[in-house]
Amino acid sequence: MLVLHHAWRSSASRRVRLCLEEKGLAYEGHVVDLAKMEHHSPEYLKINPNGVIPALIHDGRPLYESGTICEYLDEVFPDPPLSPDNAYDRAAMRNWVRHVDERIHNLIIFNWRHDLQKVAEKWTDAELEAHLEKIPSKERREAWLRVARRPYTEEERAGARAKLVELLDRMEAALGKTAWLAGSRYTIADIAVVPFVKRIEEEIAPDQVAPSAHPRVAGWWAAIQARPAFARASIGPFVDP
Ligand SMILES: N[C@@H](CCC(=O)N[C@@H](CS)C(=O)NCC(=O)O)C(=O)O
Repeated sequence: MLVLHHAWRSSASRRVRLCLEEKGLAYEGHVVDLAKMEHHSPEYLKINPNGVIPALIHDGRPLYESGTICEYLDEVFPDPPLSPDNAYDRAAMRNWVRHVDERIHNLIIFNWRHDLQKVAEKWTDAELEAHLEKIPSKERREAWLRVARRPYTEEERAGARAKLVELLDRMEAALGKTAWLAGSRYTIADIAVVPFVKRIEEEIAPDQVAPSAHPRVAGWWAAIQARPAFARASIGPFVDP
């Protein structure tokens, strides 16, 4: 049995949902309310000690890190495969996942101001202190402190936007060599990037996903959205219309 602790708009959760849907795996979903800090509760920290979502429980055993979860699912449920069939492309796939993970902060700068900042900025100093104490990582304590008290500036957003556009440049180059990001097959590398491209397209730099700016990325994005698993994974708009 598979149980997924996730949130509909969380990028890392979206990756795992895409993977599960590509494989046609049924799962029980538990939505974690980040605004209520449910992911820092003692019960949740037993499942994911990093205090972030998603987490997957397979037959009673917990797993975390979306990239790791996707690789695990691909090993345990190999059909249809979501990894390349050769070692070189598999290495390239892992480097894509790593590269995307390193850029999550640039997405936080855009994502958290919508919902989480609105909650955090209302906390009193004592409430803020109490929340920060429960956050396991220094990096995320800093992110919560920023949205609560010193929201990211326009200059920081411009820097983050540039880093996210660089991701598209890198994809454009890769797609000039291979059909998908890590070879001839749709893989976990493509899945890792989907939630980023979704956010870039809908808010951060929509013009950059257009064929005039990154033609191969635009074609890749159209192909991604046409996949039945994309609809089943509910990769909807991040911001309510
Ligand atoms: N590297 C982790 C990143 C997970 C992550 O950053 N999750 C976000 C949602 S996309 C989260 O839980 N944010 C809430 C917080 O940091 O307090 C993974 O891929 O699973």
